[in-house]
Amino acid sequence: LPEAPSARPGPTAPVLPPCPDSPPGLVGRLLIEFTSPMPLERVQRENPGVLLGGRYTPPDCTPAQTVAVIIPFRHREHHLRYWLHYLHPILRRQRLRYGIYVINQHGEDTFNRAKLLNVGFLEALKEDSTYNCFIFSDVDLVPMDDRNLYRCGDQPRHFAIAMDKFGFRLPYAGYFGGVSGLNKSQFLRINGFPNEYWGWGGEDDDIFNRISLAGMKISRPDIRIGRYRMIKHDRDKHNEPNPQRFTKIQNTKLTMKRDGIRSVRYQVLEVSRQPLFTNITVDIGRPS
Ligand code: UDH
Repeated sequence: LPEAPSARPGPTAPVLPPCPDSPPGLVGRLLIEFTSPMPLERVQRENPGVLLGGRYTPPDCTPAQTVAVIIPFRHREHHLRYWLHYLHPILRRQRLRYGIYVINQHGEDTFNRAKLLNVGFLEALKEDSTYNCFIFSDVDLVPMDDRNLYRCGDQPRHFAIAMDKFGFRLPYAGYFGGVSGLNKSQFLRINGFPNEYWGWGGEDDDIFNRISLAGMKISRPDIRIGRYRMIKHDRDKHNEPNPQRFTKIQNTKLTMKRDGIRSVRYQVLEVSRQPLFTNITVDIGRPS
């Protein structure tokens, strides 16, 4: 009997080489400005290779990691357009396999950045269980150098070390705000991020404490490479400085066991796959 055609090995997909540690085609220092208008249609047109939901895979190599970029969000559409405009091409040049998740806090109760980041970790993994690196980025921070690689390493990484608003320096040695990255096991080892910092401030110091208490060290890029521009803005409504933050960060050792990724409670209201990002609107409750 002739062999059934289906039994023959079909044309196999080409096996791509591993993506290089130092991607060729990076350009180094970038010109970043936030004055020209940035319509979303333009950003979409300029990023045709990005798949629905803001997913991208390099066409020419196999990346070692799959990166979920998590953005805490409410009422910052204007910033998000600049962020997408600058970051998609950078991440592409960095040869990353990635997805962009905008975690949008529903309602007008007090903002809670760290809790939104916890939600992003869990929801990204629900979308794709192969995510093994999580980059947490404020929506108003754009790197000025594409050699600042958005990848995870053997220690938690702090990317936004030299922001324009702090005179291109770390504001203090233990600063871990703005843009940071942890792989899955690092994130789980610190029980994720705190859920109980409502309003502005302190949650990044609590995360720093968690990392130190777990015996890990922060890794950072070179100060000349970790430069960022922040989109200037006024203080948001319902994100006033949290007066409890100073006492809370004294107690991380006690609170990190019970408050974190293992105890986060929320309700997803909508998952919407946009051309350049996945929007997840979530009810995270309010301070008790
Ligand atoms: N965020 C929102 N919506 C909000 C509040 C915060 O999307 O209403 C997100 C956003 O990703 C932002 C991040 O949370 O980048 C951090 O909040 P932030 O930008 O308010 O924090 P930052 O320290 O600014 O950058 C504090 C207020 C500065 C006022 C300066 C007045 N000159």
